[in-house]
Amino acid sequence: APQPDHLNRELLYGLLDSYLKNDVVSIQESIVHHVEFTLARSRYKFDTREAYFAAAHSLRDRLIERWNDTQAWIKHKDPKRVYYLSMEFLMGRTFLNALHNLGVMQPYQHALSGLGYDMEKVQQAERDAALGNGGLGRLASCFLDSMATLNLPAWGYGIRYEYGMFRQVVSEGFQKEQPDYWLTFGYPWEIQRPHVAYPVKFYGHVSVHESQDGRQNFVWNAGEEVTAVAYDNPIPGFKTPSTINLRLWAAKPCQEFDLEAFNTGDYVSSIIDKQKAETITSVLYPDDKTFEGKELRLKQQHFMVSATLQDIVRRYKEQHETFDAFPEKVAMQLNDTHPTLGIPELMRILMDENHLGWTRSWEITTKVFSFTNHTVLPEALEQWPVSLVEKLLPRHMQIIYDINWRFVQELEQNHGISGDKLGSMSIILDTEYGKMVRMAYLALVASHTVNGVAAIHSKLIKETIFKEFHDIWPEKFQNKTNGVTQRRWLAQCNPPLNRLITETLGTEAWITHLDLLKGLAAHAEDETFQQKWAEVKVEAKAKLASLLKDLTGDDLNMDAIFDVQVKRIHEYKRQFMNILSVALRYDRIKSMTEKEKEEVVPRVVIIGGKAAPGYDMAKRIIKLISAVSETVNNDPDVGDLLKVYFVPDYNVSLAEVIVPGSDLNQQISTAGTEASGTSNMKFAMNGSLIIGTMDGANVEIAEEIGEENMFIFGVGAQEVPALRSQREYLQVDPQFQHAVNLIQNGHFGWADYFSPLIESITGSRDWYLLANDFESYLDAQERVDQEWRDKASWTRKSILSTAGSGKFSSDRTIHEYAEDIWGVEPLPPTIPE
Ligand code: Z57
Repeated sequence: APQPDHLNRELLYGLLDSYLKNDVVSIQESIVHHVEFTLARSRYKFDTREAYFAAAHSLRDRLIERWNDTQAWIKHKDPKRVYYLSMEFLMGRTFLNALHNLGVMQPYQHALSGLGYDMEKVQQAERDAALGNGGLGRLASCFLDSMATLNLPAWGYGIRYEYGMFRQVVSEGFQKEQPDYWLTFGYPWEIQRPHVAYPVKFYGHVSVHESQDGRQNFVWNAGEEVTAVAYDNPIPGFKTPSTINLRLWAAKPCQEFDLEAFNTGDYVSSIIDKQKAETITSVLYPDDKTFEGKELRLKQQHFMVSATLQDIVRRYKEQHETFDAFPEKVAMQLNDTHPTLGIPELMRILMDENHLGWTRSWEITTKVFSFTNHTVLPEALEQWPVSLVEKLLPRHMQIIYDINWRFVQELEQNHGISGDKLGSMSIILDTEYGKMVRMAYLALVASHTVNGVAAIHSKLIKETIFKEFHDIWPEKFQNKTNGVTQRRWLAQCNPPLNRLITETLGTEAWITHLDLLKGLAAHAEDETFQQKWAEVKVEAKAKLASLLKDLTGDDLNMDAIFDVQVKRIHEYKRQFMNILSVALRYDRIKSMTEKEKEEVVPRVVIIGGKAAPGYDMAKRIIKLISAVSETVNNDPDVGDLLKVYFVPDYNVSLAEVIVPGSDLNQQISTAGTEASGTSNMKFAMNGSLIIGTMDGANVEIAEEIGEENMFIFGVGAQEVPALRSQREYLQVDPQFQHAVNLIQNGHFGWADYFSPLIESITGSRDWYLLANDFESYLDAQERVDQEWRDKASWTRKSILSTAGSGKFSSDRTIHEYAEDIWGVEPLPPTIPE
């Protein structure tokens, strides 16, 4: 960049020295400054939303200062950096998180209230950044928070979708999807970088040129080119100035216009044609775990990794002459197979643009990539048709074939593999519809490490989907049990519990060292402490109750168990089993005498989650929950002994109210199907008891918290395959049959509409073994009711849940990734000279 002739350092430092002060008056000055000069409103007249935007901009100034210092420091030290590549980041809101992590909550609160604004309301004006579907996207966001807090030289890379996760509206019990155009009023947390832009190519053909030394040179003559423009999102660490970057790419038409079209006089239509480039980053695909082989999605994937790799290579080259040190300076984590095209793209950049030759390029590539698998469900595994990859990315397809050819050679020569087994391991799969690229196999072959996301899941991938690969490369496989950030999911979303924990432990060090929570266990039996703990829970329940009051107009029974299942709607997660048991509970209450009813433990059942727009069964499950809710909630015989609510548009911000306010949470997937789950960890931290199967991270939560402090039920993953093969002969529990009959007989209306649901759990169709686990589930529910009758015992278990949740901080997870996979070290910030 051009430098001014006389850089007056003294003047420059002095000018901003007094700028970003965090006393109340300085903050008020900066807010009012942004009202006038950023929003161009009057300082005498701005509404709550404008107060939010002005306060956000004032905070953004402080973030940018830290971002600049952190990035200059990292550049100066040039350590190994890690890049987290993900098609999804489910960030939620930023304002409260930034206030908390920067340690300026108090002065901002005073500054705003001094100006006449209520922090709570100001904060509500922010819209969620929902650039993700569910667990996988939220995990990426928790990881960014931990990487910043641990002072790691790390960046996230992804896509700046213009439409995030759809808004779910439930009308008459049916899900409707509404577009989430989240950028309407601008997004104050991003910094557009018009100068950080790269061309991304698509289509066209490859030509070969003989170079002077007799080498073959491949040149990709693209048929379409778009520009990727960077938008940077500062991610502040907690109690450290370290502020890392989430760089999201947006597609723009490229500068070089097709001159021929212009010269033939079709000026207007060639501009309109160019505008189509922007559609690449228009919309997030809302499918969670169903592979949709759409061309636009493949374009998005290539767009993201191509821009990202150009950026990473450019940054590396700024400081290095050759590629020798590349693997010592760069680590890239692939969040699922979605960014796997980064592998052939790096090969292409090294070979075709830097002339490194196959052997060196492959050596470098296999040292920098590592890959996380998030599911064993076959319908989620990406397989792109060779014909499509060939058309969109002809050079990449050649490289994938070459990778596969060498891999197959290695299998034959070094591992003595041949015949069917060779075919079963090939990256290219031959099907009746044509050849497919198995992205997970490509990722596996090129990565130095593959990891699962909880112990049971990491064990399962070695035994099932990746078995043959584990046989030849056992040392590639690792486990990295997921975690969540306790900053957002405890400290920020549950202030009363934050205060109680801090007061009890005598320190707030748990906010960065979550293991310290085990100090709470010593107080679990203490009656006065239990009393305080219960009061804190009531406070959080009241917040959730007020949310439901706004939504439904109902006043909740505060003595009821708040029983919550919130997550994407999927058959394997068994929301259907939950609602069947609710139907049965309803039926039981209906047949009770008034005397008998006095013994019933009251429940408020809360279910929330989005169905993928094309997932018919999931949508029927939502309708069923709504139908049961309608019947139960309006039945005077039931009163407030049982209420059922479907909370529409479940998202990060709603979770921040729902999780702290729950007494009980349901983690009831068929054993072996939920890779980890992460809401289970959030609930445990907030003292909500788990009713669940021995699946995903539940297994490790049980190790930490104690099985006796949870309500565990159902068959184990080891038993599932055998049970599946015997499904049609299994004895059906009469209670299960009765619940099914209630629905089939139209107790809740819509019997015909629900019949595909009934079929899906009947006999040999019951893939997720609802019939088989139902009895054990009801038994666990009975234990829940019993436990609730003993308040002291319940509270004790609630305390022990929080006390045992220390392992499930994403700080622990990220520390393990850094040590065992990335080989990156913390770089604590110091002011650069
Ligand atoms: C997704 O959210 C997850 C896995 C996937 O393959 C896709 Br696609 C989306 C989830 C798992 O279902 C959870 O069990 C896990 O906790 C989460 O990823 C984070 O690892």
